[in-house]
Amino acid sequence: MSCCDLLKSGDVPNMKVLPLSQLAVRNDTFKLIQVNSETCDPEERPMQLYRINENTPTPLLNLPALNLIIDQKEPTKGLTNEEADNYTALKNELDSIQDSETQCPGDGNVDGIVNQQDINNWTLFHKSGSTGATDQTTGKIIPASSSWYDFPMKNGVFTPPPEGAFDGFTGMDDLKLIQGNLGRTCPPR
Ligand SMILES: [Ca+2]
Ligand SMILES: [Ca+2]
Repeated sequence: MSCCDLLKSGDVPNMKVLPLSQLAVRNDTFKLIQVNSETCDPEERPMQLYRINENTPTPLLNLPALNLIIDQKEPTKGLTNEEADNYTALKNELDSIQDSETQCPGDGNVDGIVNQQDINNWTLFHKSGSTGATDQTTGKIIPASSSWYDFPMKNGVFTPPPEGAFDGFTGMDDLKLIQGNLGRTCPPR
C-alpha cells in the first residue's frame, strides 16, 4: 500500500504526505526547488521558483504562496522575462545535478568520484538529517529532513526515478550503495 492509498482510504485522520526529498539550486536572486513526492496531493507543486532577497530582515524563502510557477506543465507561463531566464538557467543546473547522480550512484556531493568523502558526508547527514546541499552564498549546509545522500532505489538496488524512489532517509541502504561503488569515477558535470 502506498502513502497515497492510505491517504485515500481515510484511515488516518489529517494525514499529509510529505515530500520524499527535494533538490534546490539558487543564484543571487532566485531559488528553484524540485520536490520528489508521491503525486497524490494535487496541492503539491513539484517545481517551485522563489525570488530571494537576503538584504531584508525576513528573507523571502520557501513560502509556498510565493511560488512564481503557476502552471507545472508550462513552468515559464506567466513569468517575466527575467524570471523565465532564471528559471531556465536554474533548471539546467538541476538537470545536470540529477544526470550526474544517475550516472554516479553513491556520489552524493557530485564531485565525480565515489570515495571516503562521500562516506564521511553520509555519516554527517545520517546523524543530522540535513540535505547535503550547500547554500552557495553562505557556504553552509541547508538543513532539511532528507538528504542528497538519500539515493533512489527499487528493491534495494539503485534505480533512478520514476522506477526507483527516494525513501526520505539517509539510511544504511544508501551507505551500502556508496560502499559498493567506492572508487567509481564519473564524468564531471
Ligand atoms: Ca563524491
Ligand atoms: Ca534512502
